[in-house]
Amino acid sequence: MDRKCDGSFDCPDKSDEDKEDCKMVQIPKGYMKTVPPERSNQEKEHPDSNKTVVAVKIRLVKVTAVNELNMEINTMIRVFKSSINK
Ligand SMILES: [Ca+2]
Repeated sequence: MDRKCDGSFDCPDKSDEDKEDCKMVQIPKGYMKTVPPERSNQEKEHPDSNKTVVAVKIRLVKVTAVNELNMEINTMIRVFKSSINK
Protein backbone atom coordinates (compact mmCIF):
# COMPACT_ATOMS: atom_id res chain seq x y z
CA MET A 1 0.00 0.00 0.00
CA ASP A 2 2.85 2.40 0.74
CA ARG A 3 4.02 2.04 -2.87
CA LYS A 4 0.68 3.08 -4.36
CA CYS A 5 0.83 6.40 -6.19
CA ASP A 6 4.48 6.98 -5.27
CA GLY A 7 5.46 7.80 -8.85
CA SER A 8 7.20 4.48 -9.50
CA PHE A 9 5.64 1.46 -11.22
CA ASP A 10 5.77 -1.47 -8.80
CA CYS A 11 3.00 -3.73 -10.17
CA PRO A 12 3.60 -5.67 -13.40
CA ASP A 13 0.33 -4.27 -14.79
CA LYS A 14 1.24 -0.76 -13.54
CA SER A 15 -2.08 -0.53 -11.72
CA ASP A 16 -0.35 0.97 -8.67
CA GLU A 17 0.16 4.18 -10.64
CA ASP A 18 -3.22 4.30 -12.40
CA LYS A 19 -3.94 7.96 -13.18
CA GLU A 20 -7.60 7.55 -12.18
CA ASP A 21 -6.66 6.24 -8.72
CA CYS A 22 -3.81 8.68 -8.07
CA LYS A 23 -5.77 11.90 -8.07
CA MET A 24 -5.72 14.27 -5.14
CA VAL A 25 -8.61 13.74 -2.78
CA GLN A 26 -11.36 16.26 -3.41
CA ILE A 27 -12.90 17.31 -0.13
CA PRO A 28 -16.51 18.40 -0.57
CA LYS A 29 -17.45 21.91 0.50
CA GLY A 30 -18.85 21.83 4.01
CA TYR A 31 -17.00 18.65 4.95
CA MET A 32 -16.37 18.54 8.68
CA LYS A 33 -13.43 16.32 9.52
CA THR A 34 -14.37 16.05 13.18
CA VAL A 35 -17.79 14.54 12.42
CA PRO A 36 -17.79 10.81 11.64
CA PRO A 37 -19.71 9.64 8.58
CA GLU A 38 -23.32 8.62 9.00
CA ARG A 39 -23.97 4.94 9.39
CA SER A 40 -25.55 3.16 6.45
CA ASN A 41 -28.93 1.47 6.82
CA GLN A 42 -27.16 -1.92 6.77
CA GLU A 43 -24.90 -0.83 9.63
CA LYS A 44 -27.90 0.42 11.59
CA GLU A 45 -29.76 -2.87 11.14
CA HIS A 46 -26.72 -5.08 11.83
CA PRO A 47 -24.36 -2.94 13.90
CA ASP A 48 -21.81 -5.69 14.57
CA SER A 49 -21.66 -7.23 11.09
CA ASN A 50 -19.20 -4.77 9.62
CA LYS A 51 -16.90 -4.11 12.54
CA THR A 52 -13.24 -4.86 12.54
CA VAL A 53 -11.88 -5.51 15.98
CA VAL A 54 -8.41 -4.12 16.44
CA ALA A 55 -6.51 -4.75 19.63
CA VAL A 56 -3.69 -2.39 20.46
CA LYS A 57 -1.16 -2.12 23.22
CA ILE A 58 -0.11 1.30 24.39
CA ARG A 59 3.14 1.78 26.27
CA LEU A 60 3.90 4.98 28.11
CA VAL A 61 7.45 5.84 27.09
CA LYS A 62 7.84 8.97 29.21
CA VAL A 63 6.08 11.93 30.72
CA THR A 64 7.53 14.96 28.96
CA ALA A 65 5.79 17.75 30.86
CA VAL A 66 3.39 18.35 33.72
CA ASN A 67 1.33 21.55 33.95
CA GLU A 68 -0.54 21.46 37.24
CA LEU A 69 -2.25 24.81 36.73
CA ASN A 70 -3.90 23.68 33.50
CA MET A 71 -4.20 20.06 34.66
CA GLU A 72 -2.27 18.83 31.63
CA ILE A 73 0.37 16.24 31.12
CA ASN A 74 2.28 15.65 27.93
CA THR A 75 3.43 12.15 27.28
CA MET A 76 5.22 10.12 24.70
CA ILE A 77 3.46 6.84 23.99
CA ARG A 78 4.15 3.98 21.68
CA VAL A 79 1.18 2.17 20.11
CA PHE A 80 1.52 -1.43 19.04
CA LYS A 81 -0.98 -3.31 16.90
CA SER A 82 -1.69 -6.51 18.74
CA SER A 83 -4.19 -8.28 16.47
CA ILE A 84 -6.95 -7.66 13.98
CA ASN A 85 -10.04 -9.84 13.84
CA LYS A 86 -12.94 -9.40 11.48
CA1 LIG B 1 4.10 2.58 -7.12
